[in-house]
Amino acid sequence: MIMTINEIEHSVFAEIHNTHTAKELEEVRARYLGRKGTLTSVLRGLAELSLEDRREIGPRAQALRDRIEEACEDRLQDFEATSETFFDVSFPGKKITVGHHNPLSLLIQDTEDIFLSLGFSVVDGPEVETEFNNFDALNIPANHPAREMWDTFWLKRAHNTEPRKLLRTHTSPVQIRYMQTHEPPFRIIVPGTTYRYEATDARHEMQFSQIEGLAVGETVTLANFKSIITAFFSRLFAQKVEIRLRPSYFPFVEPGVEVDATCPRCHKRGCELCTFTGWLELGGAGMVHPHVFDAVGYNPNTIQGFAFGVGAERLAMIKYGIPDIRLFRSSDLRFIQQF
Ligand code: YSA
Repeated sequence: MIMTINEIEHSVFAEIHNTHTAKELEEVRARYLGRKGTLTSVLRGLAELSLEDRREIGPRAQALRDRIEEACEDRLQDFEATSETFFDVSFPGKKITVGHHNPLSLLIQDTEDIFLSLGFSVVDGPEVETEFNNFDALNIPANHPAREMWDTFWLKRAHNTEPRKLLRTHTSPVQIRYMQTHEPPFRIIVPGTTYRYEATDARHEMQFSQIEGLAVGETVTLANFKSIITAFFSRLFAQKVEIRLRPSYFPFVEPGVEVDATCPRCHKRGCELCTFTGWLELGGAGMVHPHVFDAVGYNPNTIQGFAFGVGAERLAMIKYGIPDIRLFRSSDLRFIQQF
């Protein structure tokens, strides 16, 4: 047994020193200290020795084991200290995770690119709005029945005398903000988050996004709108899309229209997406109401313009085949990683 200990002592430290990788080091360690290791066998065999031999060999074997552990630890630290230049090919690789864009961001990015190429600017506005911008200036005074179209989150006031604030129910108040501070002619789009106090389901959320459009000048017409919106949807869905305008009512436009596009999935043949009608309802639009121009100080006799508003999640759901609007803000990585 003494012979074995001497042999181990003679070879093990050189072997440790000659290792180049953590894996090699672990192999050496296992050869001596593993379950079937040479020194482990010696330590196990101590029980069968006489008391006298045990007293002599036991402490030597234990001390040798401690020195081997220490030498392995030192060698490992050598590897770690030089790891910047030392590449250990025996280590398992690290899984690289890459971030993904939410499809709503992709949709808004595409929309901005298309409208920028059509001569529009991209404009922003606050999510906390005044009652004036969200309703009054848009020709929806207090007690107007049309206010019921927008179930509103009102913010608490410190005093009843303060003007009321709310979470904007649509992106249309940015029309007011922009016109109060700019002179026509201009063309803008406003992508942004909006809020409505309503029950959620596969097509409705309390927090969702809209894309507002506004083009104002002396000669802007509804025909201009039809051609712009046809170009937009055709490029967004990467196919030729037909547009249909149906009479509708929004207090801030006259005339007001509902915008339908041919279904990009079935090309008008009829499918589940378009409930077998061949058409999809994509938003509201119209010619800006003279009362709105009055509210921002424009002369409605010389200035005219079109405005529109579309639901951004709705467009992304169509474009990417997403069945439920609640997925967008679900934080479910299985959803996000598909884009
Ligand atoms: C109309 C005319 C204009 O000249 C300018 C803008 C508009 C749009 C108007 N401001 C508006 O909000 N109309 S809307 O209530 O019909 O909403 C527009 C789109 O927002 C809808 O077509 C729908 O796609 C989306 N939307 C509305 N409520 C939603 C929603 N998306 C998800 N969840 C909800 N709760």
